[in-house]
Amino acid sequence: MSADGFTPSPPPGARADWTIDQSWETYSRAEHDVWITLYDRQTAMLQGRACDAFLQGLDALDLHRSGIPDFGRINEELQRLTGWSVVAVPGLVPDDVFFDHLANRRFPAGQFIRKPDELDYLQEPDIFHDVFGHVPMLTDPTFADYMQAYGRGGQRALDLGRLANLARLYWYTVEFGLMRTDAGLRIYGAGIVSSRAESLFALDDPSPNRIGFDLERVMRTPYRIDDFQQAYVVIDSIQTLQEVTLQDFAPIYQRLEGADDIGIAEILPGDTVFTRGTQAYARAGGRLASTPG
Ligand code: HBI
Ligand code: FE
Repeated sequence: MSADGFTPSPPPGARADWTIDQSWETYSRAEHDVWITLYDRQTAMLQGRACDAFLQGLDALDLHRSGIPDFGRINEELQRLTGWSVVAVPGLVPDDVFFDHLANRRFPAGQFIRKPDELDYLQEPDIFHDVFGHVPMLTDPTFADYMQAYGRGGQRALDLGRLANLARLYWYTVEFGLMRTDAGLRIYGAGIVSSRAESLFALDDPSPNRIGFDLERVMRTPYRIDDFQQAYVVIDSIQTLQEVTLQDFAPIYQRLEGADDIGIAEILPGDTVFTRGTQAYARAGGRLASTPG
């Protein structure tokens, strides 16, 4: 049951769980070429930027430049590694459907790919965001456990009316997370690693804050859905996410009842600060004001 007690029915052609066949053989040459362009662009810049687990996952799944991967092929290796599989969906699915898939180690990936004139930014997650961005990390057993726990936690958050808080946890980790390593900060968030401009901005730009992970603090911090983040949250290791899954969220949700949101660009006295950002990019109007990256 979703937050408002009503779950829309699946679109025509989709099954009750909103999955569809990937129909890999129907992708056109042009669609494969978009994948290749994006894949070449990202892999050319991610050495020294993406975390080891991501790069190892890319290799393990043999995601390569020949074109859009066939989920049937990826799933053989992915299931062997962590029991996860990728399932095709037409686009965004209702929250409760999304959580049910994650809770059963199924990652719903958009079946479509962006158009050549949308290379840099698109509203809805397409197959490149989902499969290149999210799936490699699912080869890491600890991260794989975290994603399943997120699915279970999402179902519970829906029942408790705390979805907004849990969505922030997902956003600042799975989508836009950074990790501290001996060699410096590295990317593990899918929204960053699948975007050339944000892979640069998230690590190099003086504009955003970069602060240490704290579960309750993250759950009180809003995020941007339309532009680069004004704050990035840094975990010490993937183990940090494992520890999150071991916590009982009920007392945290209780405390959140009376807690105000924290300003998106605010830095608190208790924060571990990696970068006290200038917020110059956001103040200048962000994507809308700047020339395309
Ligand atoms: N559906 N296909 C798809 N992919 C997502 O990332 C997704 C979704 N539905 C809901 C959702 N994400 C978020 O609202 C939840 O994380 C809260
Ligand atoms: Fe995503």
